[in-house]
This record gives sequence, C-alpha cells and structure tokens, in this order.
Amino acid sequence: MPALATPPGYRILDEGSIGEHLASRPACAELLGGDPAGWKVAEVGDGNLNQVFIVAGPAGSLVAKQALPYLRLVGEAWPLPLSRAYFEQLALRSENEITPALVPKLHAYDPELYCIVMEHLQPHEIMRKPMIAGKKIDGAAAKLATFMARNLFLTSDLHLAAGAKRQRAGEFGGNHVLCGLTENVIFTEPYIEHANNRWTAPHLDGHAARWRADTELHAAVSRLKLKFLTEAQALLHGDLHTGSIMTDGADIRVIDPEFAFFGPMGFDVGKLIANFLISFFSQRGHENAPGARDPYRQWLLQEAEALWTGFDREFRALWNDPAQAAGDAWPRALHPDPAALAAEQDRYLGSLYADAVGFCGTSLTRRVLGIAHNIDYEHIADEQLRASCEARALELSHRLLTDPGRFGAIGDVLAAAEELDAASPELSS
Ligand code: ADP
Ligand code: SR1
Ligand code: MG
Repeated sequence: MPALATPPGYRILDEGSIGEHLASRPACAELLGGDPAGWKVAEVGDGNLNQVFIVAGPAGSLVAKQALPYLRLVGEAWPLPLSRAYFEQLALRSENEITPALVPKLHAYDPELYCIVMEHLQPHEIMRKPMIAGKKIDGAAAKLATFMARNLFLTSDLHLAAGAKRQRAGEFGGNHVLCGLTENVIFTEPYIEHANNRWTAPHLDGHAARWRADTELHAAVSRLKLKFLTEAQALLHGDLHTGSIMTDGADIRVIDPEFAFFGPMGFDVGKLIANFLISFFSQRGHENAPGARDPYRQWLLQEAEALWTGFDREFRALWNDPAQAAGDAWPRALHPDPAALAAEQDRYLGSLYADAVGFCGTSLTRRVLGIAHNIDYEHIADEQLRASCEARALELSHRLLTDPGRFGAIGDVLAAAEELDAASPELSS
C-alpha cells in the first residue's frame, strides 16, 4: 500500500520521539520539569481515531494527542485528514472560554505535527468504565447539562450577532470529512448492507435484516440526516458520548471535540441521552445476580432525565438573561412581553427536544448495527446475553424513530426503556 501523503513537517510521533518534541516547547518543558531524558511516556489511546501520549516529569504531567493521517480503528486503508486536530483545538479553545471547569485546559497546539497538548486529567478514567462497574457519579448529569446548555446557547444566534455566528460557523466548515464520517456511519450504513457493519451474530441477524428493509425507518433517519447536514444552530461537540467524558468519580470533564461543527443542537443532547440508555440496557450483562443492578438502573434513568431537564432549565435561564440573549435571533425589541417570549421558548425547546429524541434513536442503532461499538456491550462476554441487551436498545431506537409522537416528554422515553428492559426480546437464535 502506498504511504499516505502528509504535509511537509509532519511526522508520526511515538513514545521515543514525543519527549524530544515537547522538550523543544519551553512551556511544555517547564510544565514537565527536569531532564527530558527522565520523562516517562506512555501511549494510552483507546479511541477510534488518534494517538494519545501521557508524558510525566518531576514537575508535572500532560497529555499530547496527535492526529494520524488515517483512522486508527481501521488503519491506513481509511485515510482521514490531519486537520481534525486543528478543529479539535479550536473547539476546545471555545469550550475553555465557556465552561473551563468542564474540559481539560489547552496548553499548546502544534500546527505542523497536528498535535494538541492539554491538561492530563488524573486519576480520571473514561466514564463508560465506572458505568460498567455500576458506580454512581453524583451530579454527573447536572454538570453535563451545564456543558451542553452553555456551549450550545453561547455559540448560537440567540447569543452571537449574525456576522460573528456566520464567521464562526465558516471556520468549522473545513471539518466536513469528519461530518461526512458521521453522516455515513450513523445515518446511512446501519440501514443498508455495508462492509463496515457488524453485530452480534447470528442473534441479531433478524434485526439487521429488518433495519435494512424498513422504509418507514429509512425515511425517519433521512429526515434527521438532513437536519445534521443543514441546520447550523450552534457549535456542537459532535461526538458527545460517555467515551468522550472523563471522571474521577466526582469531577466531570468532556474531551475529544474533533467532530465539532455548527449543527443541530439536538444531536449533542440526543447522543448523550442515548449513551446513558445504552448503559441502562447493558446493565443486565454486568450484574452478578438478576436484579442486583436495579438501583443503578434507576440512577441511570434519573440521570438521563436530568440531562434533558437540566439542559432545558439552563438554556431558558440563559435566554432570559438579556446580557446573554444578545444575538440576532428573537431580538428583545420584537419580544418585550415575557409571556409571549416564554411561549416562543416552549416552541423552540419542544422542537430541540424532538430532534434530540430522533438523534437518540439513531445513536442507539449505530452502536449495535454499525461500525463503531462500545465497551458497555462489548464487555459482555456471553453473546446471547449481550444480544438481548442490544436488542432492547434497538427496539427503543425503532420506536423513537418511527413513532416520535409517543415520546412527547422525556419521561415517556424512560418509561419505554424500562418496559423494554423488563421484557425478553426475540432473537434470531
Ligand atoms: P480519539 O480521538 O482517538 O477518540 P480520545 O480523545 O477519546 O481519542 O482519547 C483517547 C483516550 O486517551 C481516552 O479514552 C483517555 O483514556 C485518554 N485521554 C485523552 N485525553 C486525555 C486527557 N486530557 N487526560 C487523560 N487522559 C486522556
Ligand atoms: C469509523 S466510526 C468512528 C467513531 O468513533 C468516534 O468516536 C465517532 O463516534 C465515530 O463515529
Ligand atoms: Mg474519542
């Protein structure tokens, strides 16, 4: 296979060369301290796309994340632009301004090596892990609701002047290959025959076939895909799942905004709610006795609810603050009557909620039938058990996508999840 073309100056760093690179950056060298020869380096990337190094010196430690010219999950056969690192640091900069306590600090960005140097979060781990272990994280949803409400509202036309908003949206327009990846792997491939797809077989063969044949489902997904393609409402994180969140059991930090672009707000909200529901459905595969995780399941549902209610509350509070609601959308001069404005807010958030329900549905399907699975399910060794957890999530996904009218409030989504969790799904074998 021919080597992938990369820009001059770019080279793939490794555990042997990352120290030398950081030593040449005075701010990083100072942060680490001491002699670079003594720095400890470990590559810890467990994501699908990039390599991530933890580097520790006598004065401190940091994380260096470098984009590879291909998708790490697949290898050189799937080229991917290095520029995703540029967009990730641009989004991280924005999030650092808006929600500094909820993201890693950005230390530096090297545009030649497409390498981001950031705060080393420790003893944090990816949030999926404590969720698989059944550990509650107090206040997680409240913090994540704040992250979403502030970052989405404050990059939207409700806060920004139209010119500034259009300019910022344009800055992220170049991230279209990453958007295209989402468009394919979430909104198209799980619903057609595609070499990228995989599922727990043969148990879910029947589900996969139904998903490929269901034209009503295809229409619903295509409507959502159009929103993703066209509705530049705010700067999204773009990949907001529980593998993009790190925690030490109390502190919550959102990482990895490389899919950032201006899109429909409901995509971030729905994807995150879906990941709490994925954890919910996976619990039967992780409990050591039937029902042992019932309290944890309840906690997950409460948190999923709090994601929406907290988001809704904080978003409205920002909108009701004249200093924040200074954008060109819904100008105060046109809406002096608070009751009339509140009615408009109800409509806006109702529509955002409906989008979130739909995007939640697409996220539930893609993690079972598409290319990228997650450890919530993958760590369930018993395939029959795993498939039964996944089948329940698929059924909820189908209902959310094809019968959205039944899910007018978040409680309706959670009630359906509970009902499905209590039932035995039909499997192909
Ligand atoms: P990818 O873009 O490939 O998905 P991620 O940004 O998700 O990569 O990072 C991969 C892994 O590296 C994470 O799961 C986490 O374990 C680790 N990691 C990433 N950023 C940090 C950080 N700031 N501090 C500590 N560990 C991190
Ligand atoms: C090839 S799909 C890889 C996936 O990993 C990222 O985390 C995104 O979710 C993307 O869809
Ligand atoms: Mg990641």
